[in-house]
Amino acid sequence: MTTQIDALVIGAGFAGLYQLHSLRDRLGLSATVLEAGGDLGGTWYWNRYPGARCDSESHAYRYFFSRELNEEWEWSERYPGPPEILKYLGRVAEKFDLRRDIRFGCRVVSAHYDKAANRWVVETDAGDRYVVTYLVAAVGCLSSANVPDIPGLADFGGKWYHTGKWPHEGVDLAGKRVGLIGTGSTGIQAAPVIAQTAAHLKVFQRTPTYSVPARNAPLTPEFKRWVRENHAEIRAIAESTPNGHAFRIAKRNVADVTPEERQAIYEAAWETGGLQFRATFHDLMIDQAANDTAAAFLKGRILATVRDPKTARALADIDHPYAAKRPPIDTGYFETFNRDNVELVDLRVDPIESIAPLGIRTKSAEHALDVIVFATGYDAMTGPLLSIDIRGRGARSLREDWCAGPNTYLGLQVPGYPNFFTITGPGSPSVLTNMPVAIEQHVEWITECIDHMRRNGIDTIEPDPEAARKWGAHINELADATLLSKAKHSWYYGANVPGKPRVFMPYAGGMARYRSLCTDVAARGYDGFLLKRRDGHEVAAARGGGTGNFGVERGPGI
Ligand code: N01
Repeated sequence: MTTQIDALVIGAGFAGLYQLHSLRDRLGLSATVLEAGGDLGGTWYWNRYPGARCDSESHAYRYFFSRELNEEWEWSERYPGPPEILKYLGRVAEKFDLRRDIRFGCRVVSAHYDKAANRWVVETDAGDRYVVTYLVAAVGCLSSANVPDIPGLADFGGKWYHTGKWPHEGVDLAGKRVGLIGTGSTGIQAAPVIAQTAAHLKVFQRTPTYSVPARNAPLTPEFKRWVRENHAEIRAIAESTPNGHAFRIAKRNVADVTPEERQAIYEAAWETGGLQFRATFHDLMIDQAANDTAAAFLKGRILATVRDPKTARALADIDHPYAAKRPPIDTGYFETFNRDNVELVDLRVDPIESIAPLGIRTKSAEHALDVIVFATGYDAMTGPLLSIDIRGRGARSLREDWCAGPNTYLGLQVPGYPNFFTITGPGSPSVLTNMPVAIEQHVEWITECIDHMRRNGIDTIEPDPEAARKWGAHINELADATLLSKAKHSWYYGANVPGKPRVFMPYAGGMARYRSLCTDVAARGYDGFLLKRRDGHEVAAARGGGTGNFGVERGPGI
């Protein structure tokens, strides 16, 4: 079956839903969303592991584009869990009548650009074809599960699961001996909940991590009322901060206060809980000495919480600056190690060698297990795009073009792939922000761009290769200006996937700055992009491939 439409969107998460609404209902295009999952939700459709919960606070974890939607929707907890987020997205789909243009259970396997027709030909795993003018990837940054290639997994006699593909019917862990591999944001959320039902839990830790208590709680009627009455202000803060959250980063530096004041500030932030801990000082992410004070405070908390000294030392022996890797927040993670049924396996001392039929074999022990939970993260940012066979001009493949790392302009487009847009793609702030805020900005930029093209008779848009080259250099320059570059083993660098190019992927200059750059690029006639009419006539010259003068502020980019 071949369907001809104006626009195709891949993915029905936060990004895909809003993109469909914008293209169809604002521009009047014919548009369809193809979604591999059985329902909407994107990452929240798949991530239903024990303890899964959003790390962003609910009052800023939402779309802001519809005042009416904001006025009718009320979150129940400080951090929303998957069922409530799915309910929210369901309400969005209902309100804007989106489901009629979404095909579920439909995985896109290829997207090839046909230069002669100036169309994208998209094929699904069911063999359906879509011929479209505009192609938008709303595939998410963390949707390609990373299951490490540990020898023997196929022979494991028990059950194993990746947290990002958790069975929707749940997994009964009661009475089971569970091994949890991975102590990133996911593992730290999952461990305390698994420990409550499993007979025994072994946490296999390769790299210890900082964590701050989330302090989740039901929202009070007063807070809900405050949210209802202050949407505009919440939006204004979220859209003007570097990380898209609705809290401001303090202007003071660590050295501006006495050690006693600093301690009091950290203690207050610890009590408040959540990602706001990063906002205590302006220089936490750019000054090693400043960061050391936060790191020392957080390590001290681990040592004070965990009763067994050996376990406490193994958990607190952290080798990177605070927040140089994505900082987790937790609900009773370190306390979990005080339970009789929980044990830490320090893989730096005793690495995993293989998986045996009865469990995990480390260098010096056999760990008998009924269930293995892989909280081992994702082939982040590029993985979901490269899982599709995407081919641009001259049948160039994205997999080949990105063999040394992603190459984009503004994280929005790829040179040689006309009319193909990525929402929160590599090279954009994406994972360093509160995602819905980044998503909304991208969707609106893409929508305005397509509107501009149609109103001006422009057939194709794609980045000038030189502008993309400069943008790539800028991404690295920004990372190097922060302490993010001190955790080269993070997934921001692709280091968690063997063979993946070690390139810093997200834009670390902050969401607010990025937003103004994108607005400015559009206002200058899409500077750095090549816009052409069908006859090949160039509408707006690339003016030297973009100015390349993006500016680096030595400020907290995340
Ligand atoms: O994945 P991760 P995640 N043997 O890559 C370990 C978002 N998120 O799913 O650090 C042993 O961070 C690995 O060890 P190491 C958030 O952006 C959001 O936890 O590579 N261990 C690490 O400990 C987050 O950053 C929410 O040495 C192995 C862990 O597995 C992102 O998702 C909630 C291993 C992977 O940590 C990813 O988080 C949860 C091996 N072979 C997550 N391979 C929200 O609330 C990997 N590891 C919104």
